[in-house]
Amino acid sequence: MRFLTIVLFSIFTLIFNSCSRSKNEVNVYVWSDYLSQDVIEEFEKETGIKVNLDTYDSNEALLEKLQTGVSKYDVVVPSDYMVQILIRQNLLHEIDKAKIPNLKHINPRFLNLQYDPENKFSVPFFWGTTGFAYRKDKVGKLPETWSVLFDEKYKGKILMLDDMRECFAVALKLLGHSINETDTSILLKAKEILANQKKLVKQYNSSGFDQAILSGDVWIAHGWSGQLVKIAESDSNIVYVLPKEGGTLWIDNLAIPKSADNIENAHIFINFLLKPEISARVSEFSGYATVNETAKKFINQKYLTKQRYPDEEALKNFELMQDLGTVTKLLDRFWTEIKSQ
Ligand code: N2P
Repeated sequence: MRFLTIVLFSIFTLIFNSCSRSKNEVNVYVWSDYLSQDVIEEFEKETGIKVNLDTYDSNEALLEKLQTGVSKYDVVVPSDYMVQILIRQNLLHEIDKAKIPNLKHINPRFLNLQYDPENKFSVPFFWGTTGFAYRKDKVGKLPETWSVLFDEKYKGKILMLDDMRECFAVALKLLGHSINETDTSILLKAKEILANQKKLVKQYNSSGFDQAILSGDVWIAHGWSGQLVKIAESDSNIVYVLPKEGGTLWIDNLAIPKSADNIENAHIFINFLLKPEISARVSEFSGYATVNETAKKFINQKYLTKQRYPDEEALKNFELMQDLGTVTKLLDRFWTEIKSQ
């Protein structure tokens, strides 16, 4: 009898704990260098909900996690084209807009775009560009063209993002095409360009690209605006360039996977990140541009620069990525061949 009581008690405790745990947490899977610890702590203090944070550095890694379902996440941050893919594959949960009153702060320019026409599944958060940074002290002043990343002179001093779509975007722009090109013969040319470049590349790296150039390990680094602009602001030897050929303009979005366990908490977390003061703080921290118009009032003027917020003129050859449908498989194969050659 005593034994039975103990067993029953243990079972109850177990069930009780797992229920209360799932009620009081939110599992967040987000880009590296995106959210600061103080903002996470403030959320936990304000709501009593514990945040479990995991990071990734490519949309394809996120897709794979959601497809295999090995880990369960409540909030993820796909870019534009990946939102489109996740919707197509039925991997996102519809957002209950009534639970996100802070949506009103978002600049309408970032809403109702082609990748999620009514924002049923995604809430824009940060935006930015993909360009490159270089060290003036090592290479002098460079022309604003992607071709410097293919110059033999810089062999062993070049870093490329470890990102299939971003690398193909560079090669396609060099060839004078759209980053969303789907013609096989053109993609094959782009592949050759990237395959030939490989011997010059010291690292393919999508998380530490800013540190690699800051430390001098590489002299020219392909990368995303926020982190590169931030180091350019702190070190006058470093310059961030938007190449004249154009490139990727991206919008990253908060979304809730279909498999999420804590849907309610996911909404609370998303709404919290959209509070103007909070959006302002994470934007200052990460270097990435906020889509939150009200947040701009809380951002230190010195961060509202043209580098962080390029105007239309600077962006005229920049494009949003699109879901390439079945062509993605071909690119996957090309990318694997380049990386494993
Ligand atoms: C942050 C990466 C920016 C994501 N580490 C580009 N979509």
